[in-house]
Amino acid sequence: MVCAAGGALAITKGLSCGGIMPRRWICAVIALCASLAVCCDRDSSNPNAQAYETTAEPPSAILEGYTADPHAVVFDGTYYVYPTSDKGAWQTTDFSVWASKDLIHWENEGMVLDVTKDLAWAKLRGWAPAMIRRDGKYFFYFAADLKIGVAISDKPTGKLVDPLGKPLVLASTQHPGGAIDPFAFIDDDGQAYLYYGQGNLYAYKLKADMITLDGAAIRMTPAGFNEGVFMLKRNGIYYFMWSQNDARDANYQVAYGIAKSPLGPIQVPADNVILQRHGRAMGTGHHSVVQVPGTDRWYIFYHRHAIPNGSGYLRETCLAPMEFDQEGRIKKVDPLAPVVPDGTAGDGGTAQLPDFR
Ligand code: FUB
Repeated sequence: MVCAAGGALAITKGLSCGGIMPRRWICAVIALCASLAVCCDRDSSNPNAQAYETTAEPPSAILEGYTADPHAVVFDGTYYVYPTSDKGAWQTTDFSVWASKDLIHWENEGMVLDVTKDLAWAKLRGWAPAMIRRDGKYFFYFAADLKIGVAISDKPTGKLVDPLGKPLVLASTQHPGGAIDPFAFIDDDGQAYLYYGQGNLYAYKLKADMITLDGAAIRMTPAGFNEGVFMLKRNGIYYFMWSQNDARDANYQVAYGIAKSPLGPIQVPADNVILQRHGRAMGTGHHSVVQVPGTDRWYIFYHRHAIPNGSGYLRETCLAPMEFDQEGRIKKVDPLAPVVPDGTAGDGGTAQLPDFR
């Protein structure tokens, strides 16, 4: 608590002036610092750590309950979010999908994959999925028991079936890092890619069937990468985005770099963190981005530690507008900003988010 120390300093200085500082001033300084002390937080082990304001209220989460790692996509005018269903200590067993027409009102469309029943090779830790469509089929990549699998459906709402009966990607000593957090992308030339990793970022080419790896993994790890890779292409530039720091840390945050090719190299610009904690919004990370069809408007979906009483194991899914500047840099996103600014989505910005707290 920064200001407790500041208050002590003010008292000492006031007294050492032999009563020069009036008593009421001392009281005012103590009161001010005491009030700041309740709203500020700093890592006491690091004297250079930033002090954070921790009371400002962010908008409500968009999904009811504890969810994380939201992967958002838009198919045929409907937005879908595929999150991790949070339970204590990440012991998750099911994946669900949520749908919305306006980014405001979300319906839980039910479970799409039950790790305990639908997989022959994993029973627990179903994490961080990513959905993509190709030729009318829906391909769902996910982590389960620290391996990456794929499941297929004819509909975005499932139910999904594992076509392989085994993982698609395993961790290996050849590829240090966690085999989690997959993300798939199909480029304009039709070539598909599977990205994944924790600690390191890897990319595979995928064959057109989307369930067969094509060639060896390519290591693409940018500086600061931890996990949660996401990539979007805009004006011919590949924007790679990822989460930094541990997901249980209040300083979990989103950063980005750019590349001229889907296989990198990724150039990391200065000041590349675009989403980080602010006020009561902490642990803001593991995101995805959707483009409003036919526009240059973008929305970032991410999770934060649930408010109140959340943690890195109990998170909630949030939404914010995301913009690019004139030079094509991603502008910083404020997790306290209103979810839907006037006239940009929803019903003209007048819609109210339900309050799940
Ligand atoms: O949800 C479980 C894990 O937490 C994810 O795989 C990580 O990205 C982190 O968000």
